[in-house]
Amino acid sequence: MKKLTIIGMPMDLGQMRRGVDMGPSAIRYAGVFERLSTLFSSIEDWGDISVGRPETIIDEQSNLRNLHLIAEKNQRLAEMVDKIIQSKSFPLVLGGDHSIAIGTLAGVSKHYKNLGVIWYDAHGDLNTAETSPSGNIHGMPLAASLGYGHELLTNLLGTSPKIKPEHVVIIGARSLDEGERKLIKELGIKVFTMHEIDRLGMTKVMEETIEYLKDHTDGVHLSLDLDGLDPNDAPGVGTPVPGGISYRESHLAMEMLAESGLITSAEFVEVNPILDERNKTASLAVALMGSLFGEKLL
Ligand code: 6HN
Ligand code: MN
Ligand code: MN
Ligand code: MN
Repeated sequence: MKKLTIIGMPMDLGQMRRGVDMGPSAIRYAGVFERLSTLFSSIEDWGDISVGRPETIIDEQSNLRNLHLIAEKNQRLAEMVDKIIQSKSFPLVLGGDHSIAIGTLAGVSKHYKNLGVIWYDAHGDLNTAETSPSGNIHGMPLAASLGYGHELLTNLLGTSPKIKPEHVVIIGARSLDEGERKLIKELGIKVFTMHEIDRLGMTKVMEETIEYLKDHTDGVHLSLDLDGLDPNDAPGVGTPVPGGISYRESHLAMEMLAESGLITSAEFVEVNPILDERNKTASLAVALMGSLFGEKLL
């Protein structure tokens, strides 16, 4: 890897807690640029996409909070990510709530026929308006990218689906809604829940993930939701779920991904500095990026 381009998406419209729009600032404050600059021959920060923060508009007919604005802002993100890849650089997107994965994946998937996705998260983010218990679009980006949901979310840049279910691996799941479980079974999506992580250990989970994706994909996107980690290690998230992946297991996972050379784009989402303890979660995100991009202990 030679070139890295950072872009911030200060989005908080996909859920109801304020503060996650400050995620990109918190991650920059934690030193992302300095930390990664020695790992690439060139690194650029394109700043933040402007999102704004109007009061919530609920689309009465669809149970989708802020649908139109989220679609519009993600369109912009998709275009920027597309541009980054066109410039032969690795796109690193800083969130923002997880609804931004809709834009990231729209932009990235333009460049791959069989894009793999690693979804590191306590949640499945596989809801649609029909199955969502909250109406929050941050619980829907994986479904939308697979072609399920409102067409304003599934059809960004004019194509759908962006990815295929057999190229998705979910790691860290421990809070799945009923509709999400159904969709996982129906589509046969590979999931390593906390049960498998405890049972097999993270080494085996990552070996299997890499093996599962490597021959069937021409690129792999890492979508890392900080709530995939245990709330003790990552307290600054809007929807914490106890019993998560540890700091050490997560570093190991990132190191193994670095060794595999598989990852071609990444996003780190759901960092909320208002809910955090002294920027712990943003600092964790930056440390994990270090491992993902090949930082060595020795
Ligand atoms: N995230 N499954 C819940 C919902 O409202 O759909 C929680 C979603 C959380 C989403 O953390 O990115
Ligand atoms: Mn998520
Ligand atoms: Mn989550
Ligand atoms: Mn395949």
